[in-house]
Amino acid sequence: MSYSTENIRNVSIAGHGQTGKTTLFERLLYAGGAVPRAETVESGKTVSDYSTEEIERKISIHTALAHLERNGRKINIFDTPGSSDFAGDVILAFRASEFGLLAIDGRAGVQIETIKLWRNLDGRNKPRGIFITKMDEDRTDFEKTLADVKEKFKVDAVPFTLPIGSGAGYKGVIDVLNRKAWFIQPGDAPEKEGEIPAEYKDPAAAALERLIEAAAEGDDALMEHYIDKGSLSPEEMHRGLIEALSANRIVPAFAGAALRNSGLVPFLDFAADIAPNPGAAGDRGTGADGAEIGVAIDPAKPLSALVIKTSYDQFSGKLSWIKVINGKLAADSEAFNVSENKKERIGKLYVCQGKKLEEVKELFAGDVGIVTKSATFKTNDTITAGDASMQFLHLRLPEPVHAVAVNAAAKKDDDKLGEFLVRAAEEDKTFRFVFNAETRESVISAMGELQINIILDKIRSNQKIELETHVPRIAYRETITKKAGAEYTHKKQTGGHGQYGKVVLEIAPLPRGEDYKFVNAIFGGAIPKNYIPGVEKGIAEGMAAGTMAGYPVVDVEVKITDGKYHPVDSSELSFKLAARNAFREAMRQSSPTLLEPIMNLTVFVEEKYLGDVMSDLSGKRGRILGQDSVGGIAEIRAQVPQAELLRYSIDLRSITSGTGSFSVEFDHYAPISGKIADEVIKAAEAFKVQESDD
Ligand SMILES: Nc1nc2c(ncn2[C@@H]2O[C@H](COP(=O)(O)OP(=O)(O)OP(=O)(O)O)[C@@H](O)[C@H]2O)c(=O)[nH]1
Ligand SMILES: [Mg+2]
Repeated sequence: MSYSTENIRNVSIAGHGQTGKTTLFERLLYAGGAVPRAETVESGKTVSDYSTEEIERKISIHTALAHLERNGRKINIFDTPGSSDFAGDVILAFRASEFGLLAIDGRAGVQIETIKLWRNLDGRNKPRGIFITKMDEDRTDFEKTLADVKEKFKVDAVPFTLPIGSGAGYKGVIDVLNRKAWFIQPGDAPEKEGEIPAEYKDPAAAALERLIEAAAEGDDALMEHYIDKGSLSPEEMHRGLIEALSANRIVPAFAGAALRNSGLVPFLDFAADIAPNPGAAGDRGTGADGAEIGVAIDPAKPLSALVIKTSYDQFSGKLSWIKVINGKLAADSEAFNVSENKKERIGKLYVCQGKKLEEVKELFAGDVGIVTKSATFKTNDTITAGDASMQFLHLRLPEPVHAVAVNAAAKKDDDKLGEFLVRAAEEDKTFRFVFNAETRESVISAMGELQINIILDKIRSNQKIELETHVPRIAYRETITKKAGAEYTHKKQTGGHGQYGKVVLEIAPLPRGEDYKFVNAIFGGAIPKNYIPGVEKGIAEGMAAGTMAGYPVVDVEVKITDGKYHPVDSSELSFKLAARNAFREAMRQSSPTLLEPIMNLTVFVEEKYLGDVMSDLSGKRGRILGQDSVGGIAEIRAQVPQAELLRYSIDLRSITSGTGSFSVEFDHYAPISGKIADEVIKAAEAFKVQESDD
């Protein structure tokens, strides 16, 4: 069945790990009648956690999509993983939905990922709500969690539901807006509607008053009405709340215990009746001139859509997840892939309930569906009916922070390994695979050790390839610290005509980051023009492998001052060899030094770990640049040599019991000396010996 834009809602459930998102997703589908049974994460049969790796580990790893119908509206729900290793899949869900629901464990309150996700939603100015989970557990506290949200995010979340009791005494929730209660039932039975218990009448009335105020705020006509009459009609309430939420002025709060099927129906009504409809929200892209533009989500315009995710299914092959932004996407049609500048045949079109695909004929603006076996679609591609004047904004993904070098134990498997790594990178945009020509290794990088291990385990078990991994080599550089000059004459007498070329040059340090400058200061044709390219090639070769440890040389000016040629014996090759040797000779005399990459590091940890993280960073030769603290969470900014950070995701995990997270990016190169440099040189020599053994 197909739904029109105003009848579609897209909701992403996100939150810190293990806060109950998948259970909430499962039970919402059950409450909405989309699945006949409600499973537990432990059973390995939930709609969302269906992959082998998820069933084995009992955590979500991939974003899952399913839908249900409520009040005539189709509600698409994304269940996203909580571990920061899989942040990429959360971002695609945020990108494709108009409302974010943050699950917060009622015992733990706001946690690190909650804060990072909140900031991410801020960056998108995306309407959001909070769902306080596990109300049936001891020590869950609705009010305290709201206070925590207020302290950390400076917002007064507005309760749409209130819990009736907590822990062992938990009975259900009050639906504030609709003035009724929903009670938990024995076993797996759905929650049941009833009267608000007498002792909850006052808090329910007070909460309703707050909702009315929230609805009236920001709308002058409604506010006037409210002041006149002291109340709002249900229609006015809806109108006001829709407006307030769309403008991101209110943060609705819900309570529940999904595992007991509780607190779900009021949320479904909220999602159907009040959550933003895609048509009201809009999307963003870049025009032909590269400037960012707003794009209305509009069914009346010609087709445009965005590929938000690529996955592989053992039966259907490649699945391209598509958010339709304008017009409609029809099965058995033709579309244009703007990003690839190619036509694409759309064959069958599907919507999904987790891994289960259901065929549909068409999808309208605002909806999300799946196209199988496309020839050209890849994540981030813009699809249109033919118009190529704009492209939708890509997913804004974090940079990988953890890298590992990998190869197949048997050389014959290397190509096959490469193939699967390329596919993994297609499926997961935070996973990268590159062959580093400089260090001659295949390096994979991702958001953490867990993400890398899951991908490698999958290749090991599905493809039966034995893999070897090691810490990647660092891309060191070499440079010089003072001016020096040298000359070299390449001379050889062999059989016919010989080889002759003489090059005199000077080298001088350049400011860091300026790389290389070639100056030809030859007078009077000491080296004829046609041999200069040979000289330049020789210097390029000299720069490619420095004299200290064979790393590329940077930030050097090379000035050719003189030379000599022979009318018969000179050749480009002679001058190349002369220039290379002259450069190497000059470099030896210029007090060369090694440079190492320095990274900008941002660490997020709970304040109680701050001291341990700081002292660990100073042991890692880190320089602290700054530190902030918001509501118990510290953010530390530092510059640290890359060599010290190769296993940082593992180190930080152990310091913070898995709660800390970080981001890292290259900043600059800085000199190293003494023992550290000696070790780099020794390792480079060992590597050279090993290479020549191969
Ligand atoms: N008592 C109780 N336990 C719950 C409830 N909801 C979830 N749990 C349990 O909490 C654990 C984590 O639940 P999940 O639904 O997998 O949590 P998640 O947020 O999806 O986890 P990740 O996807 O790995 O981040 C499981 O053992 C659930 O059974 C609840 O309402 N009450
Ligand atoms: Mg989950």
